[in-house]
Amino acid sequence: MFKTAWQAINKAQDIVLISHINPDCDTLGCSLALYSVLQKEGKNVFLFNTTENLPKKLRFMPCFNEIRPYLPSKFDTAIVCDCANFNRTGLDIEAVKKRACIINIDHHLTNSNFGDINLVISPNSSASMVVYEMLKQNKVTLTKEAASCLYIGTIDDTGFFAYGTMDTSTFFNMGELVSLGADPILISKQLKQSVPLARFRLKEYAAKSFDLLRNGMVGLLVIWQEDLKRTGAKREDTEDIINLIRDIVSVEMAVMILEEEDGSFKISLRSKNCLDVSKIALKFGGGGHFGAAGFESFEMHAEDIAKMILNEFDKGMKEYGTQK
Ligand SMILES: [Mn+2]
Repeated sequence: MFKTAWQAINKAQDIVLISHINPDCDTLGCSLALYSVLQKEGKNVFLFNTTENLPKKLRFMPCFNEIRPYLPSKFDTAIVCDCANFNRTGLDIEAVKKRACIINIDHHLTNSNFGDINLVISPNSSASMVVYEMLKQNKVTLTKEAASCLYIGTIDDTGFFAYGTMDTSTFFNMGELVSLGADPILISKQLKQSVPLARFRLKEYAAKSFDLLRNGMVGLLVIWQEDLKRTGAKREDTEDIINLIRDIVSVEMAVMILEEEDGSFKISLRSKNCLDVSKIALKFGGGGHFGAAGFESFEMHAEDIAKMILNEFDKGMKEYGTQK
């Protein structure tokens, strides 16, 4: 698979690199790393992301400023990074398929294999690791920028080696990325010691406002647009709040329901030990991993969403109980 994917990329001349809406370190890690490497290989490369306001927090990533919210006039290949399904790109798949060969590079268990070529390695710690394995196995020279990007994508997707699917090769590869120029201490500072005050204020709100249900096993938080306005926080500032709730000792599942500007909701789910939240997310049209997943809801009220999730939680825990 690594060979097939690289052969297709190597054959291409005009390549667009596509990351998912509201990008995280992993999706940008992959696309920015490939941007740096493919540019050096003499390809004509373009970075696309549909998101209007890209997360400021990730501006430190190499080549971040090259990302554009529109497609280039000419491309024959589209590489989609870290997207479980094509909808995550914000593009119409038929329109892209007409113009280009789609290469799908991902690590989500729920990936729908939407590409003409699917390099989906699951379970795997990050899509960035999949990209690294591909480059390594095809003996492609990495730039220092690419090494940093892939390190950033993996360190973030594993919560600094705290969860996700890691094995010894993850640690081995990360060591190689460091030897290629990724700076762990600098990256750690850029990712962690960079909390905007508004984000901190939002954490304060979260700590005061969440509910503990089911004997403390479920932590539930709803964030309304009003809360963002009051604290001055941005949408991107909500991303790690759910982990604070998951980290409470009694909590098995944390749920965050975020009201979007258009009145719809984004639902994030986290679990700790035994509950596969990707199954819950999949039921509602979303996806993700065992311990981290999400979905969107355009019609329901926040209260009803919470009820439905609790219902699934009860079912999931019952199933788990009978499996034991
Ligand atoms: Mn990822």
